[in-house]
Amino acid sequence: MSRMTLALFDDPPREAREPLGPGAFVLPGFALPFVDALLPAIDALTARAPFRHLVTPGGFTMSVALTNCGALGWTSDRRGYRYSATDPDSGLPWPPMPGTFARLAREAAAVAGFDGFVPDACLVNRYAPGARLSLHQDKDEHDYGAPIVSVSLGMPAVFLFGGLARTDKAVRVPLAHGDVVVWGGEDRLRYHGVLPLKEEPHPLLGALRINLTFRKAA
Ligand code: MD3
Ligand code: FE
Repeated sequence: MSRMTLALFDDPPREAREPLGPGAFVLPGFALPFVDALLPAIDALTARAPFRHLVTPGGFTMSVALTNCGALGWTSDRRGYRYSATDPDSGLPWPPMPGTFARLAREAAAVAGFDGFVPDACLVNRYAPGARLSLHQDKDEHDYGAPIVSVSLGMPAVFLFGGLARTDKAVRVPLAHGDVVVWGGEDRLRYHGVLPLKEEPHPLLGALRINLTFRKAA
């Protein structure tokens, strides 16, 4: 068969920006041109601020391991959730946010209609097979006017995108290596989570998923 005929059976092209809500968009593959710069930067920052499994105020140890870079980092212990300028494990400031991280976040936010996004916090989540994030809202930031930008790397995940009440039905959004999601405006406080990760090793990252979550926390 000719190439022309075979082309009819290709997957349809994914749009540059797929709306999930009035202020939420998936940007399929938006981070792919940044991956070669992101991976060594993640290795460098996790050498200074290693991944750790935090305990929630309720006393559960999170299955997701995390660390941070930027002026502020999200952390949790028995006393509550908070942003901190220092890594509680070392007492040192979090590693600075690499320039490529900030550029990726700013450019992705602009595609979704949020110009001038300057994140001061980047939470780095690491998922091994079976790790999950139960439904929650991101409410520890001061300015809900700023969006959140999330970058998926490595193994695929199924993201749960709920409503403004915990019991609202959640839609399942498959996220692949290089996908970016921007959440803002009236979607900023929606419940969300990540289903337990299946083991589908990725050529670059092996049996891991890494998610970069950019926020304006202060
Ligand atoms: C939807 N992490 O760390 S951010 C988190 O895949 C977290 O690790 C996700 O949720 C992960 O808190 C990626 C996804 C996200 C963030 C904020 C939202 C989704 C959102 C706000 C409103 C709606
Ligand atoms: Fe969240």
